[in-house]
Amino acid sequence: MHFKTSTNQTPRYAQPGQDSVEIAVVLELKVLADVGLVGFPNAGKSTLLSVVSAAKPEIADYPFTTLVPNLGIVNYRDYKSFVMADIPGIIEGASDGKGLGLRFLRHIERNSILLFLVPADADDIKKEYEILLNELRNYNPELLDKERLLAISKCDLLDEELMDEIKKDLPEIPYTFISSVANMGITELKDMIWKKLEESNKDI
Ligand SMILES: Nc1nc2c(ncn2[C@@H]2O[C@H](COP(=O)(O)OP(=O)(O)OP(=O)(O)O)[C@@H](O)[C@H]2O)c(=O)[nH]1
Ligand SMILES: [Mg+2]
Repeated sequence: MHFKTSTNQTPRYAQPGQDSVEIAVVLELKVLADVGLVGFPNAGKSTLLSVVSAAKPEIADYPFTTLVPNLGIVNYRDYKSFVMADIPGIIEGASDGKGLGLRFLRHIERNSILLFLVPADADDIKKEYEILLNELRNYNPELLDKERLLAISKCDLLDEELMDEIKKDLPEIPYTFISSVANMGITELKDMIWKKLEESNKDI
């Protein structure tokens, strides 16, 4: 293109080249979000995203419905908003390649908050949380430096009594009960996320 002019339309000569530097670059695409959802398959991650944002992720009652991350913009009070990322479910042994493995965890490496989702009908909520945490640690210990929140999902399946029972044995991080289907606790969850986001932005 450099030699091509109206009078020299098909140049057939060249000048000697110059030494240059050759580099190979591997670029990795990472999703950018404020909050990343972490949970076992079927925990209700995609359902939550579909309720708080305009995203339309696939939802179904079988594990590994989500195969690629989904992003949604969550509108908050007074025209504020934040971005939530829904990623595939994690199972015990994911760091050894079980299930879908952990490759997609790179998509939550840049999130400032990790929101753990454990369903109310889980046998042992604390244990599920610890398994998830352990898989994250195996993938990248720095993930544990992020702010963590816990949402106990599908709480429409609970009554007051069961809720009190569950509260007795929860991990020591801020938690809330939600039901995406019955729209319970969703505003409280957004408040909790926003508060944490503001706190973590102050640190920067
Ligand atoms: N009762 C009840 N069921 C729910 C709730 N949220 C989700 N579910 C059901 O739980 C099942 C799994 O929901 P998904 O949102 O696809 O779960 P996921 O965590 O995205 O699952 P993967 O993509 O496989 O990791 C679906 O049958 C949902 O209808 C809830 O608040 N209450
Ligand atoms: Mg999903």
